[in-house]
Amino acid sequence: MTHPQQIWPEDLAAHYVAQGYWTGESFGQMLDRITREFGPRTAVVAGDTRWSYADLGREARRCAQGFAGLGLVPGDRVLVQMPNRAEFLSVVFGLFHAGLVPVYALPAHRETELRHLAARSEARAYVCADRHEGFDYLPLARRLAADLPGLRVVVAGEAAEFLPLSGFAPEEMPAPVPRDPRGVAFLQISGGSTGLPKLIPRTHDDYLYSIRASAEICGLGPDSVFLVALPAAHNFPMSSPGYLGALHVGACVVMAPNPQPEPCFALIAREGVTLTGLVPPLALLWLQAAPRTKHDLRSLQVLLVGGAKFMAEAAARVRPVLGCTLQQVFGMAEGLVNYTRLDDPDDIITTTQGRPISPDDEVLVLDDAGAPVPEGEPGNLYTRGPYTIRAYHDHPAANARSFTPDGFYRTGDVVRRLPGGYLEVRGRAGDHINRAGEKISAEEVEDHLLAHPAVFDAAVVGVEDAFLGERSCAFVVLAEGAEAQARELKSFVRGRGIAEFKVPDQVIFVPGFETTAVGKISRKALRAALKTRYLDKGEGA
Ligand code: OOB
Repeated sequence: MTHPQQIWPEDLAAHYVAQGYWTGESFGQMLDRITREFGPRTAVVAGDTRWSYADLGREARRCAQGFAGLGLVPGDRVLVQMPNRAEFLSVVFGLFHAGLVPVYALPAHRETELRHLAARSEARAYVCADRHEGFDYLPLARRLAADLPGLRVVVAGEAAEFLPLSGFAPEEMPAPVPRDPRGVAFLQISGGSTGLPKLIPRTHDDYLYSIRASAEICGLGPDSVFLVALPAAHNFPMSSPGYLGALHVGACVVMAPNPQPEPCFALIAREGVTLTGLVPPLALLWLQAAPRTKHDLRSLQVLLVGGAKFMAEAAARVRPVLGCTLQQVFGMAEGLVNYTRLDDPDDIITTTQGRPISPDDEVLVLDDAGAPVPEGEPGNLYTRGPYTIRAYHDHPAANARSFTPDGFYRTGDVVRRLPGGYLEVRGRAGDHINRAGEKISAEEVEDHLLAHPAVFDAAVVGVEDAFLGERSCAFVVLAEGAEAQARELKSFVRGRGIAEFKVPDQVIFVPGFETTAVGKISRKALRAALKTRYLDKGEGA
């Protein structure tokens, strides 16, 4: 396969370099720099593990040596599925050091997603933890390995027949393998609206720019303590400003095994956490729990909330209840990230989702015919800039849909642009469901339902939900003479080996899907019609 390259036109690339956005540093070099600059300072706290920057560097170099010893060569992709543990960072930086390309899977992903990600990225190795949140990853690794001969499996923890991460020899790979800073550093996954996740190639230059700029906008400094509450593989806790932003400035990263309020409150009090990021439903839980906690939360200065729309009423409660500044963040793994600024007036902070990181983020708000809408009017958001991808990894069909010929990414989001360039997110034009910040493709879940012998047809929609933002509802037409219960269909979908968050929250059986006089109706129109007919009138449940 050809090495996937991000293609920015040369004149724009030269401009990004001239502006100081693209500095030519690779992630391998970043690790070298931070270990040298911040050596004895605490880099990572996770459970009983406390690593200084020097420790992190040593652990990463040991991993790098181990991965190289498996016969992996620079540019090879490695699927990483790890919970929030210190080893997440040593593995990922180890891969960077060895010139390897991480492909990030979420701990919630199961066999179907992993097989897809491994195949799409042509991964040569898979790194996972033995167990997390009661789930045993070894049987999953076994099935994956049986399917993909040649896939090397490395396990953090009890490794059974696989290679234990702790078994990597203590030798260290001395220097980072040189990488083209404009080449792909890692593959992130999209929450896309059609089918299984697409792979997002991010380069060293573009991603490190977004990290440095985010660290500054979020006020990170060497004395900051950043709590990773969301899954570390997600773009939000990774880079907005994330643990990478924190490590870039020599701050301390605290890994929370899960994002529930009480365990996180205990960590905030114990470690003096100064900032963290949450999706809106978790922010609501924290707001509910904070007044009753015995833990001292006074160290917390900034709470970032993003991934899905945070309602203004809830946003207004952050300062009075948690005593910290809210920073809304509207970002996407494909690139563009918007923040409210720490010194913005309260009404901007509570009612908008911020403005772009970069003066060179180009933002267009267009109507359905492609014409610009006036300021304050809702329209489709398009963007390009110094850290927004120009194409998905190896996916011509998706690229034709998702990018304009002049390189703008069609975000699928409907926004209003307000004075000062602030954006207010109004909704989605596409068919994905944003369930508590987890993006679910309607089409993907429909495909799983259709695999059930009793299902004749299925349409999955997002329904407004006070807690989750949106929950998923499947409309199902049964095959003639067939019978099935909602519970049975849900467990069937779960049994297809997909992430639990994709299992429909609700199933409604309907006699048939009507088509209009025109005959064929688009899936999108069908979903909208079903929703209006059965849900917006208060029927069904
Ligand atoms: C983040 O990244 P993704 O790739 O999981 O999802 C991106 C999509 C956006 O296109 C938008 O539909 C939605 O998530 N979204 C928001 C939002 N932040 C993201 N919708 C409304 N309000 C917000 N504040 O979710 C992500 C990546 C980096 C930083 C933060 C979030």
